[in-house]
Amino acid sequence: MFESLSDRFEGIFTRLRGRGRLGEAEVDEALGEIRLALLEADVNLAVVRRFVSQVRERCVGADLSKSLSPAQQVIKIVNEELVAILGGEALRITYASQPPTVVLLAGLQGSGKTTAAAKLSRWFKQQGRQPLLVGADLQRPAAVEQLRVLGGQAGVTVFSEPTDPVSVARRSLEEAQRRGRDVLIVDTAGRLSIDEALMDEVRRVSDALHPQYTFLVVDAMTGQDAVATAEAFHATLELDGVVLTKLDGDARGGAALSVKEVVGRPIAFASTGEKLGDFDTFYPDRMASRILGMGDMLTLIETAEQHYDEETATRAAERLQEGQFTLEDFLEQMQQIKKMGPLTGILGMLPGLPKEMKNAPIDDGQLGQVEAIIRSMTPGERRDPTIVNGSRRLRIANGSGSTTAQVNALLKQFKEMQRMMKGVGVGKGSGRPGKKGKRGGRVTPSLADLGSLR
Ligand SMILES: Nc1nc2c(ncn2[C@@H]2O[C@H](COP(=O)(O)OP(=O)(O)OP(=O)(O)O)[C@@H](O)[C@H]2O)c(=O)[nH]1
Ligand SMILES: [Mg+2]
Repeated sequence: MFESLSDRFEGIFTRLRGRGRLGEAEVDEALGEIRLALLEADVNLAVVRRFVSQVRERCVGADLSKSLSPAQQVIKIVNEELVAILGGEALRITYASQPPTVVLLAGLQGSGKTTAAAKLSRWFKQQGRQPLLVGADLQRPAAVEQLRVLGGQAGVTVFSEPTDPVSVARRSLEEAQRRGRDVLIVDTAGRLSIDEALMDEVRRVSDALHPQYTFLVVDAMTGQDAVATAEAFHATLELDGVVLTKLDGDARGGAALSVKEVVGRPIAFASTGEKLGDFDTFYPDRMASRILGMGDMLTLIETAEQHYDEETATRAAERLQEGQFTLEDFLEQMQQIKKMGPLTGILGMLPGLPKEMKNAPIDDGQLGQVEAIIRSMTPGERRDPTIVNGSRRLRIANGSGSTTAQVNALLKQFKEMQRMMKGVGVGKGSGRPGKKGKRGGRVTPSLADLGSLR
């Protein structure tokens, strides 16, 4: 998702962090790069212009030269503006006081309506609702059957009749009453392009149902076409929002970043794969941090919250900042990480990690080996691995049931990690108040630092 745009931002921010001080010229240069990155991502030109001028205005007003960390301030502003163009707040469904709450899905052929209907029904079920799926696509004989199959997977009943879309819609209201269902999700027919017949049919279905929510389902991979489609539908149908599908295949992000600003309606839900579970409320803030290459910090924090011992983490972060991170801390961190679940998923969410590392296949079993090696070291060796000479190496290898080559590899990796931790810091003199001056004032991003970016 958004890989190419995310790569661009990562590069821009790395360069920005590398600057000693940020004046107007440096900020303008970065903004020029951001502008180009957004245009290449197929973001609507008017949206790009507005975005860049908004960020520039705020950067100038922020008095960057006096701030503790100018680069971080710029990133913070970019992040906030990105959240804003993505819609600001996530949409919260309000349910009809007189059930059922009706959700109507419309869209072009193949945009993902039927799949989204089933996913949405599963989502409502998870919210504790009793949804009923309605098959009002009678264009293709197979359409209702497809909905039944998907509904079956979601464990949601499908209602349809071989009459016409409008009477199916009317009857579905009675059916919801009869079965005590409080949410109706209505799948409609798609067309190859927007034509009068399609609009007319959806409009009549809509008139019969008076839906609380009319969502347009659009394929994110179609970029600006998706935005144009949304504009056209909104003109006739008064959309409440958009369900953006196939985000998993969208490397650029143009549709996601333009829809809200151009159409004036938010992205309500996002679909990120073919499986029923690849679907959720669209969270602008999470999406922004993903685009900015900061990883999906919120998701990570949520995962971590349940397992992570904050005190240990804070202590480790402090030691990192002070350049005192030892193999002992490393071991402690590993214990924490192990509690959080499979490593590969977690690494992908971490900000600042080089891509090679994120994509490296990780064998959780290897962790055990690493642990054994560190445990075979003396406290002195753990604190200062440089004292590990040939004979110590052999002793450690024997003690941990590994080879000296494996011990070497670990020590090398650790050294590399220490170096990298320094590398991803935000630069000299950029610590938080009170931390400045310590060992060159290097700061390594901690959860707390990144939290301040949101
Ligand atoms: N990768 C991916 N595929 C998706 C996603 N959503 C839907 N699809 C696939 O897109 C294809 C079309 O989806 P449908 O739900 O049948 O689309 P539709 O809008 O109902 O199509 P019509 O009824 O013909 O107008 C199917 O093969 C889906 O599996 C998604 O988020 N990611
Ligand atoms: Mg369909």
